[in-house]
Amino acid sequence: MGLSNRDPDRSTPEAPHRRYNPLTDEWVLVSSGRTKRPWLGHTESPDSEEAKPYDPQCYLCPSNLRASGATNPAYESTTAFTNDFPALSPTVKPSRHLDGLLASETLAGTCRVVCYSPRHDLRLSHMEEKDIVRVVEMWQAETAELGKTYRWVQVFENNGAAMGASNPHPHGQIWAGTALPTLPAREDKTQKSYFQKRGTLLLLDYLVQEHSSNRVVIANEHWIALVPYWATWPFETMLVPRTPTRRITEVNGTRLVSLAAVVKELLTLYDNLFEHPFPYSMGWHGAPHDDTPSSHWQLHAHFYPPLLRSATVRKFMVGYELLAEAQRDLDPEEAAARLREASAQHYTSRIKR
Ligand code: H2U
Ligand code: ZN
Repeated sequence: MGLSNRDPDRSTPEAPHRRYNPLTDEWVLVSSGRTKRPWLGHTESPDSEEAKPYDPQCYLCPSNLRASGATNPAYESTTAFTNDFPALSPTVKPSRHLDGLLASETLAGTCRVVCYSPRHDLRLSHMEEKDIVRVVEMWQAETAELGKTYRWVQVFENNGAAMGASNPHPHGQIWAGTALPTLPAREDKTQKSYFQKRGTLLLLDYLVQEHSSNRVVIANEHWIALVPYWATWPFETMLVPRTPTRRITEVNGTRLVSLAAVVKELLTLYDNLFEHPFPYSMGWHGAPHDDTPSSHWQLHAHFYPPLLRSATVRKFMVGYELLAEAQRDLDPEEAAARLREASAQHYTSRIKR
């Protein structure tokens, strides 16, 4: 089936339709206008905004004791340590097991925790750009180092209790392993087959098509943040460099500084949307660290925030999503417009003091 020819810039809600995600080879059902239905269900408890610069109970604050008994260094900038409760172990020997339909394989790996800042109360959106540069440099250093041993290095952040973050101290995680996980494997396959057919990069062709579309949220000289045509989560965005880039380790100089600026601006727009710290999961996808050709890869970050209508009403991926396919109630175009309209000046700097 061919892709829809409908005008992507129309302003009236459309009839229910499905959109194709060429990166994951999946479809999403778009049912505009359903966000107006009454809601008597679960509401989130928004995260408290009362965090202190230092919390003696916090296992990530400088010089504090962690659950393992280790003591954090008196760090003054971004720092990283090996997770005390890792999901992967570096000492596992590779093996495969197949018994009819029962297939398994072992994998070696490691898990790291990245403390973005010594300050317990600073979200990424509140950090200064020069300090966000340090975070990106840490993602790069960890990716370069872990990529020497592991095929896939997943940099990610769970932010806010709604996304399972265990602590308000600004932090992210890195899991690295010898296997290529399911979702990156799918993106590897789709980008490779696109590149083999056309000789161009799927995501860069997509950026050309989206140039000045109503789904673009932020565009600077080096980066574009947009709500993808095929976005699943209500305010999902993707952040893509405008020139061919396979991995985060290739982002240097002014592109690195401008990445920090875009990350800060995007997260500020999220926080401003409901004038509340906006929960999200985010992470980076780039070429796997193996010997296979990787020129079909374009680096990108996904931001998956769960909130739908307010700081307390989230999107649940439940019945239809679990049993049929992903579904969204809010047009990606409307989501992008609402993000663009949220001021780039953080709401706390406007309403506090
Ligand atoms: P999340 O907030 O995304 O859960 O990340 C925090 C991680 O920090 C989590 O994976 C680890 C947890 O295992 N952790 C430690 O490594 N040491 C500790 O003392 C507590 C938490
Ligand atoms: Zn802390």
